[in-house]
Amino acid sequence: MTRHFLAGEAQPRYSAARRETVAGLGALAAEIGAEFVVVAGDVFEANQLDPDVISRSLEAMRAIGVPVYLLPGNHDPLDAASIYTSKLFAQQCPDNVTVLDRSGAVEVRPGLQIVAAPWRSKRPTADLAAAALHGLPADGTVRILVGHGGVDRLDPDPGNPALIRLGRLEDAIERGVVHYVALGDKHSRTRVGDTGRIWYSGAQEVTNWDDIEPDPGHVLIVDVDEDDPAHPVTVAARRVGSWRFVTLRRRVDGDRDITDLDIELDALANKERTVVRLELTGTLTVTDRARLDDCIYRYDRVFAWLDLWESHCDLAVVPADREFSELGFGGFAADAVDELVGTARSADAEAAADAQGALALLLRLSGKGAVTGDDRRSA
Ligand SMILES: [Mn+2]
Repeated sequence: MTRHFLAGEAQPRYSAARRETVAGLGALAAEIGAEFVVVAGDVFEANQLDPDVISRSLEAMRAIGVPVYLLPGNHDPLDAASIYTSKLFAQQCPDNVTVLDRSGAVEVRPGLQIVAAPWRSKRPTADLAAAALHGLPADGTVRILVGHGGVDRLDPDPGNPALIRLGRLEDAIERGVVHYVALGDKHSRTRVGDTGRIWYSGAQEVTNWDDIEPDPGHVLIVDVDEDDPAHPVTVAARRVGSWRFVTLRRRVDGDRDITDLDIELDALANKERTVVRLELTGTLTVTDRARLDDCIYRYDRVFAWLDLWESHCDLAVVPADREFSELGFGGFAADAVDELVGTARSADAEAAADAQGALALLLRLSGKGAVTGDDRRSA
């Protein structure tokens, strides 16, 4: 998965972290005695991928050690160009990896079945989970349904025939046909309905900002009691992801607020695996703004990525009364500074921004403000 804001070496490190998290499931599977792992679709971002990505991903899955069942989802459907039927996949697929390429029940061992609802195209015309469950008896067999896509209760969209109908899942659970439903599509851990048996685990590593994706980076450990005829389940989340995409919304109205922001950024752990988007509001002097820019520039080098979320920032820069009087200008130069200060305070937003920029540069070049990356680049 490519993240546009991860510049330079951050993207390959992020991609590697996503694979390492997968390979790291081997230790977790051994620790808890997991019998197998299911991945509920969108294993791959697309059917056409760099061969290196496919090979490395399959190596990561090999390292899990226990059987791994992959469900084709909407990103990697079983269509004519499917990654799962490619020569490369066939050559490199480890012995412990199985593609759930047929709708319906697959026997894992006597008394235990996976019920698969693979996607064959990006736009199914029916509830594939319901179709996969169709006709299965309540005969005491433990069944795990692996499905993909939106659920009608969470994503009501009457025009989407592919939505999984929660009522049908709950009915199958009630009848004892199926005992756990592993869903994929949402990247954030999400419980569906009230049975406690239907979950989206979410992505193993964060993929989006925290306001869109509040709870990523987990796997779910599902324990099915095979002795109890009702086959009750316990579900426990284990955090396995190591990256964070954080949005910080803060008010900055002066020196003290910038210091607080600096302290807050400094305190964030795991900086090289943390991406920070700053949503700042406030009114700053030219000197404060230069200090803020310097702070952002310094942290951008330490974090995986850090910058202002420009479209959501509302930062006004208003020159303070005596901000430029100590620079020692006289005569013509002093008049020019006065004029710039006047323009910087004016209602003409574009001219004001240009004047603020000129004043900030003047402060920096005179040694009163911080020299930022922007200055270096323009220099
Ligand atoms: Mn999906």
